[in-house]
Amino acid sequence: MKTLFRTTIAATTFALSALTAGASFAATVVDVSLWDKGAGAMMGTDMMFAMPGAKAMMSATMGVKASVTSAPAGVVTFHVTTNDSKDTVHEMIVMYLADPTQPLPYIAADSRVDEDKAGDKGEVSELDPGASGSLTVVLKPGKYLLICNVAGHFAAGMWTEFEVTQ
Ligand SMILES: [Cu+2]
Repeated sequence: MKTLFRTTIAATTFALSALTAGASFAATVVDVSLWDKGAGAMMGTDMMFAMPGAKAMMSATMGVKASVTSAPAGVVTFHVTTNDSKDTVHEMIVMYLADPTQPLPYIAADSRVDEDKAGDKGEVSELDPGASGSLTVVLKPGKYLLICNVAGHFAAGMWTEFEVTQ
């Protein structure tokens, strides 16, 4: 099994480099910034359940901003240029929406999205204020959300829609 495992990893790595080397398969780079209005503003948020389309109704005190809102299917690099917060840890998780009409599974008691049940495709986890990080994933066509799942942050507005096209 060990040998088989190594072979699989090597093949995957080769496939990825072949993809990124070809001009027609160039990875899309998405710059992402994570922002908030400061720790003092956080208490004013409703624990309104966030859903695509509901954004306009919310007065977000924190959020996720992406430089582009879609990418062609294939290799996508999310570069979290910074956590712009002065005082709060944020993160960015790529969530695939199997059914975009349904809200993400949520654990109300923890004020967090249930990452195990949702379509977690990878993350740049817990960035200190001012820190940056990146994530490269292979994405199939569909609707996604880029979210921060630090307790309370998703409900406070830390998500943005992202689409992967054919
Ligand atoms: Cu956050």
